[in-house]
Amino acid sequence: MGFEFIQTSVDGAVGIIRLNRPEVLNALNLKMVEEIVTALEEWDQDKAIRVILITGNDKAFAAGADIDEMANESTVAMYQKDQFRTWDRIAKISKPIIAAVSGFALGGGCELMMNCDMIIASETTKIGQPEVKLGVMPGAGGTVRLTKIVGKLKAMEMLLTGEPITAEEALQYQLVNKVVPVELYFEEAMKLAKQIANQPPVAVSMIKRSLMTALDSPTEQALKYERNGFYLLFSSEDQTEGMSAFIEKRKPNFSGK
Ligand code: DAK
Repeated sequence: MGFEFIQTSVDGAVGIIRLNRPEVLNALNLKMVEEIVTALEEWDQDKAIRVILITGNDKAFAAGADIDEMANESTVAMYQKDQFRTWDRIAKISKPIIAAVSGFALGGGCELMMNCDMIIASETTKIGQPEVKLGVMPGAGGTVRLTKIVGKLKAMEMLLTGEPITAEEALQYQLVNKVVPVELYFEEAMKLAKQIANQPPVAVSMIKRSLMTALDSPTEQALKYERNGFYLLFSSEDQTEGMSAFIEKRKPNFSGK
């Protein structure tokens, strides 16, 4: 895959997307978001990839959408570009996405991070939604996802002051899974990615879908979705392999079928 603003690489069954505009703290311009989504979708279709990791550099995951690109936009131009369509595609990725975050994760950077399924953060991470300071508001889920995760009071404080929180505070509010020293955040995220990549991929993707459905639907409906997934997995080769391996006291070899 040839991209201008991201670098992609593969380690085993893990596809790695590295945001790569360090001179502007990985500010997300339109092309970069399009590239991220394209890489995610290509790997979502690629059987050799089982988990996707998104990272930046030690100083910045992403300091938000590119302000220079947005500054002179009109409502009509924004409406016609309909960038939300691109962002919405992230939520449709069926494979697990892990964010390895360090430094600034602000505005659109925080929203991209919250679109990931698990987040490993370095101790130097600063997470926030500073849009209010620019006279605007979050547009890619900042008032919605953040509030669902940290609750009304903390979200209100973060969104209305625009001030970032530290990694430790983010951990306390369950906005990240784990906080580790800056030298270790990428390695730790890779460890998690590889552990999940060793699990049966059909079950992994079914579990992700079921969990995401549970977040947005009434319990009764979510339980029905879960039950259908449960039944369906009994027609997978991985179910036969997983249970046979347990009974035969050996390590399973999951084919993803
Ligand atoms: N956009 C463009 N350039 C940025 C940037 C950004 N968001 N953040 C940093 N930069 C650039 C700086 O301008 C500077 O460039 P030069 O002056 O060197 O040319 C370079 O990166 C280094 O930044 P600083 O010199 O400012 O570095 P500091 O360490 O002093 O400060 C900082 C770091 C992160 C505190 C500061 O750079 C900062 O406040 N940055 C802006 C943070 C911010 O307000 N982010 C929210 C942007 S609004 C949408 C989806 C999403 C969004 C909108 C629409 N749709 C689907 C429609 C999201 C909106 C946002 O994220």
